[in-house]
Amino acid sequence: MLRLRREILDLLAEAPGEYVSGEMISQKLNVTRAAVWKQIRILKEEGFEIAGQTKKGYCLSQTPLSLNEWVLAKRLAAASLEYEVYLEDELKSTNARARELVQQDGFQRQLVLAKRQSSGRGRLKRQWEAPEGGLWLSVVLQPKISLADAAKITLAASLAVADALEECLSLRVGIKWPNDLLFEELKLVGILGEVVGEWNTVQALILGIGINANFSREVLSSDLTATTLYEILGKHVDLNALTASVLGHLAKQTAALEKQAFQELRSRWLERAAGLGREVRIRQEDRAIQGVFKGITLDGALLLDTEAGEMTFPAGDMMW
Ligand code: BT5
Repeated sequence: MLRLRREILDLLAEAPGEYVSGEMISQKLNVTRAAVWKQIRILKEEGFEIAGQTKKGYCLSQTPLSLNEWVLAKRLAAASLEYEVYLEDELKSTNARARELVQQDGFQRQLVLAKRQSSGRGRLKRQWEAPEGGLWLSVVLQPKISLADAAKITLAASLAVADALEECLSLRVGIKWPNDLLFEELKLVGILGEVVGEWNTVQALILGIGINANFSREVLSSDLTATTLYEILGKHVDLNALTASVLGHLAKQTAALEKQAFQELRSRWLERAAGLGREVRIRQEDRAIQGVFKGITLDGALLLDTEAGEMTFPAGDMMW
């Protein structure tokens, strides 16, 4: 965003609900009133609601619900979250971009967001549909945990997103192992954790989070058992606020994991777990194992009660 536009927003935001005169803005920023007016017009196109009155000036009444660099920066700062933010209109995949950035610059607390993705990724090279209006982000983390514990981070992430949806939207969702978020059995959120590093050393973790947010379900392929926030709530939600909330909860969860407090995370995860106690099948590559879903172990693996006794699975897909 142009610096002048950001500075105008800063001045308007300093006086919430009040009018700020065009004259004052133009003097403070050392530009003509016509230049101010032009930037205000662009801001309105970007979704800012700014009232203008000839005598009184301009008043910022509403920020955009879609992702916006300035609004997001404000939200992150208000929650004391520091990230190197990269927000693009379109990327192939935010996870792929985050990986490039880590390889190029090292770990810098990068946060990569795209308004849409042209080849979003799921686990095991599966495709992830990511049209305009969704929340598609990747965050680079460097938690002080062992590689063996890395899978717990994705469990922590699913809980963080679930908590954020509850906090921002009063929406209660379930978690389907390992880390899909479901609303009435339909997939609302997908999470993809990837490790950057050499053999045995983790340089960084990239956590990709995809939330079907401000678009209707019809935009996605009809064969997906999916839903969107728009479908559930019937309105658009503030993606900037949601991002800050997700990252805030994620910071809390990863800090807890660093202190080895997995027990509490596990019991909170289990409270939301879909299919607990149910007869399920776990698919791993080309085999499927049947049993009763009993919970998750202290290592974060799925626990299944099968005919051959108890079995644990660090990864896979669950079906019922
Ligand atoms: C996931 O994989 O659920 C992880 C998805 C992670 C997406 C985020 S978006 C930001 C970041 N950048 C990326 O490139 N990726 C991450 P998995 O459990 O393997 O599920 C993939 C399957 O979900 C696909 O094979 C489809 O069946 C289904 N699917 C695809 N797009 C979907 C959508 N938008 N909503 C619901 N289901 C979808």
